[in-house]
Amino acid sequence: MTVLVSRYPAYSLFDRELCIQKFTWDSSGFPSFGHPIPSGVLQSLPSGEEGRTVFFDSFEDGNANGWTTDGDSWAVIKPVGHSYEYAMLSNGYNLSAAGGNWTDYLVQAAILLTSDTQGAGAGILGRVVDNNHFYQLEIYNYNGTKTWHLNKNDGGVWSELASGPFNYSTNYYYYLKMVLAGSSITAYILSDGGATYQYLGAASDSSFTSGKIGTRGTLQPYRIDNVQVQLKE
Ligand SMILES: [Ca+2]
Repeated sequence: MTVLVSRYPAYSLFDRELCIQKFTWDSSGFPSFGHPIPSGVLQSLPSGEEGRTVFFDSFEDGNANGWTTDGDSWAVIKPVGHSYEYAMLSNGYNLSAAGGNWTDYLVQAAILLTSDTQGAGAGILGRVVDNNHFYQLEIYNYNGTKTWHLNKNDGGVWSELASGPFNYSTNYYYYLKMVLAGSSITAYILSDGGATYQYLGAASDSSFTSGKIGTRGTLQPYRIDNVQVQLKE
């Protein structure tokens, strides 16, 4: 169901937000609309994933202990109407990594971009060997087109493994998920606030067999939250 919500009552004709909300039917056959989540509040992660969670960071402790940055301006902040989130505050090329030396796993996190201009993007990293060796799944404005990209950075040599169009919005949280199993890398996105990931694409690559997880963004401040790693059982 789609609901238009007036953001500012005094200007209700001009400024509305698009909300998407699940609804069900009661025993009398009437729709039950539930309780909408307020604008700006991040939904919790979908449940039902297979595997064992070995890492989760929602930054509610107010810090980013365990994360190693490339030296740019990272901070844990609490934006108005949001929980604590990990924020990259500059307009550069920025990376931060965490976790252990895992082999086959899924990594997922919520990503919020503040700009969709050309070259601006952000995403999650898998099998991070160091700051120049990793796989990356990002949403990204490529030459004026909004896309998703699954990339490899092998010592500063970038390769595109898979990509496609994806019409994202700024200031909205998308869950990105990357599943790494042997040489198989699969990309998903959760964009409707519901419980079902959308399959984006997959690739096969054997360059990196294990590593940390992380996040990386380009040419805009962005935020990340609810970072989770599960090992396949
Ligand atoms: Ca949080």
